[in-house]
Amino acid sequence: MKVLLSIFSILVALATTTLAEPIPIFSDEPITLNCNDDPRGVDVGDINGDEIMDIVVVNTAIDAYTILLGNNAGSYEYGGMFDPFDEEPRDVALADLQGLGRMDMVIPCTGDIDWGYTQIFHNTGWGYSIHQSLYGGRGPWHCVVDEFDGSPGLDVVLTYPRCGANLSVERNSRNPSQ
Ligand SMILES: [Ca+2]
Ligand SMILES: [Ca+2]
Repeated sequence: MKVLLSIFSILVALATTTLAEPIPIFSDEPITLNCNDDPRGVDVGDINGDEIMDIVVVNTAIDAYTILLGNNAGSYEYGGMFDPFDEEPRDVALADLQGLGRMDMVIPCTGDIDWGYTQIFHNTGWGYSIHQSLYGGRGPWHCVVDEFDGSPGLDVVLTYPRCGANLSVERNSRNPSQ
């Protein structure tokens, strides 16, 4: 009972406190970067291992992804445009899928002549190589990466808007001893 009264007292105090005017935290001019046509998805991570954040963009209409390499705070070098090996890439996520301390890459492609694959790229340390094409449903669209199944290895959650109310969790089955 005492606990309930204490919680109630706190709620009453919060309700009667006048909130201060919020201070804007995005008040500076934005930085504009060239990342090729039709950028739809983006993620950030240290791709080349120099401890400076880089940017990956997926360019849906031109079936490509673009890399921008960070070289200082707010400054980026064009790192090139690359092939995701399927049509209409929609999203991108960078994560250490192999457990080697490098940012691997996930790119869901909604496809054009096919039904779309989710492309898994391994970071080799000197670039990206296609590792696996996942088919979990028609037209994968958005992705996030985190630990979802309690087993070693980051997993991938994908949405499939063309398949109704489905999403799927692709479970990482890498061997942690490797
Ligand atoms: Ca970097
Ligand atoms: Ca896992």
